[in-house]
Formats: sequence, structure tokens, C-alpha cells
Amino acid sequence: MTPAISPARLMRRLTALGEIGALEGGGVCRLALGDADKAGRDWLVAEMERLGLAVFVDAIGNIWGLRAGRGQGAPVMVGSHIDTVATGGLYDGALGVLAGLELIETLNENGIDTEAPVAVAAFTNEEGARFAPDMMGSGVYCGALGRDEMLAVTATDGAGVVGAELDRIGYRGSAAPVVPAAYLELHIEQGPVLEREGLRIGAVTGVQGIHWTEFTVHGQTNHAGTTPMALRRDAGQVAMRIAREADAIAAAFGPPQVATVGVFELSPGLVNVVPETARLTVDLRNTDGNRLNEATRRLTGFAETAAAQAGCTLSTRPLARFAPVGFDAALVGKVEAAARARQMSVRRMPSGAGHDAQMFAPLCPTAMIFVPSEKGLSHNVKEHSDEADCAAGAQMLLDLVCDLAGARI
Ligand code: HGY
Ligand code: MN
Ligand code: MN
Repeated sequence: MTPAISPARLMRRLTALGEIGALEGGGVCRLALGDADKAGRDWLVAEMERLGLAVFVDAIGNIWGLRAGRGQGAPVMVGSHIDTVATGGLYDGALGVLAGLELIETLNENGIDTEAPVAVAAFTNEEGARFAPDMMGSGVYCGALGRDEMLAVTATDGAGVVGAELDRIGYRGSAAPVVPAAYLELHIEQGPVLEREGLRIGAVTGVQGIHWTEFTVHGQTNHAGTTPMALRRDAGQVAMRIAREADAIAAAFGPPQVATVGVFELSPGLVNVVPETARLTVDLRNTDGNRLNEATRRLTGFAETAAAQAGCTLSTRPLARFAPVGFDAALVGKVEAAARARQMSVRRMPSGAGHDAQMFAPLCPTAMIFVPSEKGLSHNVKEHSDEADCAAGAQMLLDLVCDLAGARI
């Protein structure tokens, strides 16, 4: 039996990292490549070095720490991300990275060596909240996104470019990504299923497709009082129709289709001026790739017609286009078996959220472990997962890594 991880030490690290970018009143904001993200990175690298890991940073700022194995083969890799959305919590991403440190420390203190090296990774800009798309760092690491194209991405609010921000925070490295022998990610579910069903572990079967699109409507400013409705070119009204259509598509398609209008900006944004410009983003997701493509086709067609009918013009920018991904059936089976071996209740389930793991699935056996989110809340400062559940997930991660990496116990 593999040795027990230390739940207290895991929670101490989660709390310590959570103090970096902490928000007044609770929650965390470590938007990718900002000062808090840099501070989190610096803290993580120091922790990795303290555990005796060889630390690597690649051209897009991905960080991984490597524990040598008896052999020189490809590492078994665990990881996730430490960047957060602006209304983030302690657990989204951080749990997977810090459970990796916990398994390393448990191996170290028990003098356990492994045949394969073991790597713990923190990928750049998993959230995509400041720089789209999400899973940017892992996408570049795995060759799914072009490095130079991503380095040139400008922040969705226009403030900052990825490459320049990496230079500013000192995390543009040169290490060459290594394809792992297997990739495992522990993550909070961020949804209501495990808690509702009273289960401890999710053996994640795959990730649903994700389409992010930015619509910019161009109309004409005019006087709110003197301009007859028929003579207006009101960018705001068109944007609102597009937003309503996104909601109507989700209703018409039914679950698991979801639609979210996250950004909605009007310019000049004055009470008595017909809006000249409107910018909105729409996040569409579905486990079925064809239905997702149909939803996007329908929405963009609607947007073009709505703009034309209002005498406006429209520009559309795809911010993310990720097809659904399935994880390795054998490794998903191992996740399920590892839970059962510890008498943990478990079910198979898809992921509604995007994860770095989805980038590894085409390259190597990949799977994820979910633990419950209280009230299914995430991307919310009240995000919470129980210590016992976090520890259970971390213990399973150690069990699986010991199995996959050929630990001598
Ligand atoms: O958007 C997502 O699903 C992830 O949190 N980046
Ligand atoms: Mn995440
Ligand atoms: Mn997230």
C-alpha cells in the first residue's frame, strides 16, 4: 500500500498559495501573467526547489518540476494551473498542482523511488480570462496551439500582450516540453453532480467542446431623445438580441448545451447617447461536437442578420475552438479502481469545464480525478471543497502515480 499523504500539509499549501492574490472578504484573483500570478509562480518554484525537483520553464511560461526516476524514460506527469479567474477560489487549478507537491513530499519522506521520473506541472493561462483562449500554456506545450501565435495574443481588455507580460514577470523560458508517459490531473468538479449524488470521486471520461466567440457591433451614436427608433443604428440593441439568441439556443438544444454571455460592453456608455459600439462574448459548450458546431453556426448567422436589419456592421472573432475530448479508457478504469481500492464512492462523468488534461489526451494516456465542489460553486469567491475530499483525491493521485511510475514500496 502506498504511504499516506498529509492532509494538513496539503491544506497548508492551499492556504499559503491562496494568500497570494487574496481578495478582500475572501476569494482569489491571480489573472494570468499579472503580478499576483508572478508571485504565485515564484512561491511554487521555491516549493519545488525545496522538494529537490529540477525546475523547468518553457517559452510560454509553463513550469514543471522533475523528480528523477531509476530510469531515464518519459515522466509520469501530474499538474494543473495556478492562474485564476478574477472571482477565483482556493481550489480551481491549485489543488491539482499542490497535490502534486504533496505526493512528491510523501515519496521523499518515505524514501520511495520510482522507475519513471515524476513531474509536477503548472500550465500558463489555463483560465483564458485575460488572454484567450483558455488552456493556452498546455495547448502550446502539447502542440495544439502555435507558440508564436499565442505569444502575440493581446488581452481581451487590450491591456497587455502575452510575450511582453512573460518577459515582464520573468517567465519566458527555453525548456523543451517533454511528452509524458501518462498525464493525470486532480481537479474540483466545479459542478453539482458529486455533491448531489453523495459521491467522493469522479472518474472523468472526457471534456465537452468549448466555443468562445467575440462579437463587435458597429452602429452610430445619436441623440437618445431626438432620434426616431426607425432611424437608429443602435449597436446596443443588436448586442442584446445576440445575447438573447444565445440563451434561446441553449433552451432549444436542451442539456448539455450551455451558453454564457460573460462580457457585455457598450460605447460610449452614456445615458442619453444611442450606443455606437457593442462588444460581447459568448461561451457555448456541448459534449456533442456536431451540436456545438450547429449552435455556433446558428448564433453567428443570427448575429449577421440582426446587425444588417439594424443598419449596423458586425465583426466576429473566434476566441476558442476546442472539440470534445475523450480520456484514455484504461486509465479512467484505473482511476475508478483506485477509488474503489480505498473504499471511496466513485462514478464516471464528463467534465463541463475545460482543463489542461484535454490537451494531453491526444499525446499520451490521460485521465482526471474530480472531487466534489460545495453547492457546485466555482469561478466564485465562495468556491469550497472539503479537506477530506481534497485529501482523498490527493491520496488517489499518489496511488496512481506509484502504480504508473513503478514505485518500489
Ligand atoms: O473555461 C473553462 O472551462 C476553464 O475554467 N478554463
Ligand atoms: Mn481549472
Ligand atoms: Mn477555472
